[in-house]
Amino acid sequence: GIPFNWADPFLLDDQLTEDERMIRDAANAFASDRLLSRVEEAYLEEKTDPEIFREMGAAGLLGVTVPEEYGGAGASYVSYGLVAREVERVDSGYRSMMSVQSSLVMFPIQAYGSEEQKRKYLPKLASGEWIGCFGLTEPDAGSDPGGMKTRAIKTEGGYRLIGSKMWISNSPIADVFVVWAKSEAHDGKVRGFVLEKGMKGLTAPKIGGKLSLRASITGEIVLDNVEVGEEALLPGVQGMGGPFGCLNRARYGIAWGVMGAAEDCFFRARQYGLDRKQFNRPLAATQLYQKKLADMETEIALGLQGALRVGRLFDEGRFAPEMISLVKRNNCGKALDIARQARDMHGGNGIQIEYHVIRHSQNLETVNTYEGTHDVHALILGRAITDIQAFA
Ligand code: TGC
Ligand code: FAD
Repeated sequence: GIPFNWADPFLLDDQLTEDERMIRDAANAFASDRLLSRVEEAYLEEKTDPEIFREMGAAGLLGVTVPEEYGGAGASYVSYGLVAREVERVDSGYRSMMSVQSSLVMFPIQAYGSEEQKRKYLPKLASGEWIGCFGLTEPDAGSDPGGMKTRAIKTEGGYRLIGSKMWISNSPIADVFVVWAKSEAHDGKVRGFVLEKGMKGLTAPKIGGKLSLRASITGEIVLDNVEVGEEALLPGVQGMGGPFGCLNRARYGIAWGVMGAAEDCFFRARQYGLDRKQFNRPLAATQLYQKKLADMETEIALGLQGALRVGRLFDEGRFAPEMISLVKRNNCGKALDIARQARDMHGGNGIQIEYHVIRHSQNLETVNTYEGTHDVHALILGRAITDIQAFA
């Protein structure tokens, strides 16, 4: 046998390529040097520094899977997952900023866009000069985005967009808006449009009062008769498969990301338990504390292996969306449990910003809900298992 490594129980490191380890290490250095020092203030003040996009771009963390000719890193989905894990080790909101830009804005332009759209948008999104957002959810269409009301009405030479989007990450600071609407000219099918800040009738007010994901700005998108030309339409896709294709990527990244947040909670709870004494001995010397640590380590080790397996299948083009539902759902639920436990294990200190665990726990409430709630992913799996769809 070999000595057990409590911090990497299944030797995940050994299962990565040299390139993947390099990207992982770069993301880790970026997150600990550039993000960790800012997160407490950002969270307390509910402030998102747009400069972070530029810095992420310079560090090569935006559009990791996008081909190099468009400014991306041309790397694997496993690499993208590793970046998500390192960024979310600091904060789910920072990972959100990165994943929306990469999976929900750059991916649809790369996969469904015209050559002109790719050349125009991808390099500036990769550098972080432009910030992107993705508008699918509406006030009355969350888990059921197919019930959207936003409409694209055909005009001479283009479209007029009418509707509103809700809970949109990055929207108040966005330059580029990927928006989904039902298009009359295409039999009412859902189509994607790329809009730009400053278009007449386009506004993106901030949603205030969030007690979760406070380092990542969220807003609405209001489309009050926004007139666009034919060149705003994403030509390569129609129907709900368009937005779902983007969600597959983002959800997969989240499965890795939340394990980063969970690891941060686990490492901090372990250290706290070794340092803090009650009843004349370290908390970590008690059976209850050790059981909690063992449970955390177990779920993290299994969750990371699951995410890695799905990532490898993704890179081989052999993934099914249900695999992603399985790891997104399980890893989010387990990370949320771990963060709540870590909060408890820190006692009163656990509610303080400087101990980090309550921030992760609050953030993970959002991550368990967005990109398909925990229960919606159960229903996606339930449909695949029984061949009976239980949504409606
Ligand atoms: P359903 O009848 O199942 O399918 C309709 C069409 O879509 C296709 N499709 C998919 N294609 C690719 N990948 C997938 N995962 C797909 N799922 C479905 C399907 O083949 C079909 O195509 P076609 O050509 O036959 O029409 O769809 P439904 O409307 O019954 O869907 C039900 C359900 C529950 C699965 C779905 O609506 C769902 O996933 N709901 C959750 C909504 C959601 O995840 N919203 C996320 C919004 S974005 C966000 O939260 C960003 S936060 C990011 C951050 O800050 O990090
Ligand atoms: P609902 O769909 O109303 O769900 C409420 C509850 O009912 C949940 O528990 C759900 O599981 C349950 N439920 C719903 N349907 C069923 C059913 N058939 N059977 C059983 N239970 C059911 N969206 C975007 O498009 N772009 C973004 O960038 C984005 N960023 C976000 C950022 C934040 C901070 C948040 C909070 C959300 C964001 N979202 C974004 C929206 C997110 O995807 C939705 O909130 C999510 O899909 C759930 O929709 P909803 O909030 O309308 O809840």
